[in-house]
Amino acid sequence: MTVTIGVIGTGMIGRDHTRRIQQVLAGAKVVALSDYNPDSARAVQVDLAPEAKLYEKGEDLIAAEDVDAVLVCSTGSTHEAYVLAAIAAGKPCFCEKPLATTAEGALRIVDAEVAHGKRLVQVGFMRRYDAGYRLLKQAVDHEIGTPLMVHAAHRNPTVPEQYVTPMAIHDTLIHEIDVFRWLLDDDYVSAQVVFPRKSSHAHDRVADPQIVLLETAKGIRIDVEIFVNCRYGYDIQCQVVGEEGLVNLPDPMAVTLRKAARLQREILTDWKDRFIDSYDVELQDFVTAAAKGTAAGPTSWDGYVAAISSDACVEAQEKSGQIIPISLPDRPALYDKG
Ligand code: NAD
Ligand code: ISE
Repeated sequence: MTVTIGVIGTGMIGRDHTRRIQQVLAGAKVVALSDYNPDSARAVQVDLAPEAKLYEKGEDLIAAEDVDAVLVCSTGSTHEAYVLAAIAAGKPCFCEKPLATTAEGALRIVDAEVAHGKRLVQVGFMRRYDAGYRLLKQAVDHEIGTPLMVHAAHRNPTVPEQYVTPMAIHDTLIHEIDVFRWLLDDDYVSAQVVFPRKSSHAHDRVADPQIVLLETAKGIRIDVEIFVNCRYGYDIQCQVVGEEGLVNLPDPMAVTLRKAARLQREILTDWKDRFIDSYDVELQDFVTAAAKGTAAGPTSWDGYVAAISSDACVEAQEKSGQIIPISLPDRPALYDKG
């Protein structure tokens, strides 16, 4: 069976996911495209999906009879409405992070999916599919004893002018927020944010770098450096310290070059390259589940918990130094593991 897919939002990641479906993955094809900016959708159609139909409105794409499943890759603030429309239509929906820009919005999606009675939504938390993080999880589960601490960093070489302080949480840290819950099989109970000396490369509306301190229900302490003007590369670091040992997230594969009395190794600069394989695996997982009329992978509940935790981190930015408690409601049975 070929799953027919409609893509809403054909910017950077919507274009890349369209390429993936058309050229890399098995069992799916893009039959519909929609973007607020029609020129963007048309350009993706011409370059990657000449047979796809263009829709002015995302809602019409979702309702189209020949669309089996939907990819929501538009700007974050538009996700909630499109995901709710896909659930109402009973169609599997892959939603890029964030699931919604508020915890209330994410809860509306959880409620709609629970009322539908079957999983339809996968959230684009691709790090869970990354080979490096999966090796890390193996070691956390079986090698290092009880995990006690995590030291992590999320560094981007630079960010555009529109990137402002809270985006360090909603747009950037949100990947760590999700992947540590999965890695440690735990949830957060508090957050604190402190600001080191500001980099002279950061523009006026972004505090950069930032340090986020999270505590989990099991008492694990996590420190994450977010540094989005680090200049030198796109660099994701993670070290988990346990009772019996510690383990580091592997760096992406790269040759080591010995030349002119120097030992060198390339560092990637673009997030698209850093997790390129995991984007392939997450979307293949979506296609496989969509063929059965359902969804797999990170759930709406994960998207909701990430939204609650992000909101606490943003409050912790605003009240820098204070410890902000995080509490979660009970998880609906639809999202029970296994
Ligand atoms: P982008 O700005 O390049 O693209 C967003 C597109 O959405 C634009 O083409 C814009 O015209 C379109 N759009 C805006 N409002 C719309 C609407 N109401 N209906 C339809 N289209 C609309 O941004 P991007 O980098 O591609 O990011 C898109 C989403 O993907 C964001 O939520 C972002 O957080 C997420 N993202 C995830 C990852 C990841 O690693 N998983 C990486 C990058 C971006
Ligand atoms: C971007 O939106 C992403 O999702 C990338 O994965 C992330 O690393 C980057 O910091 C964000 O801006």
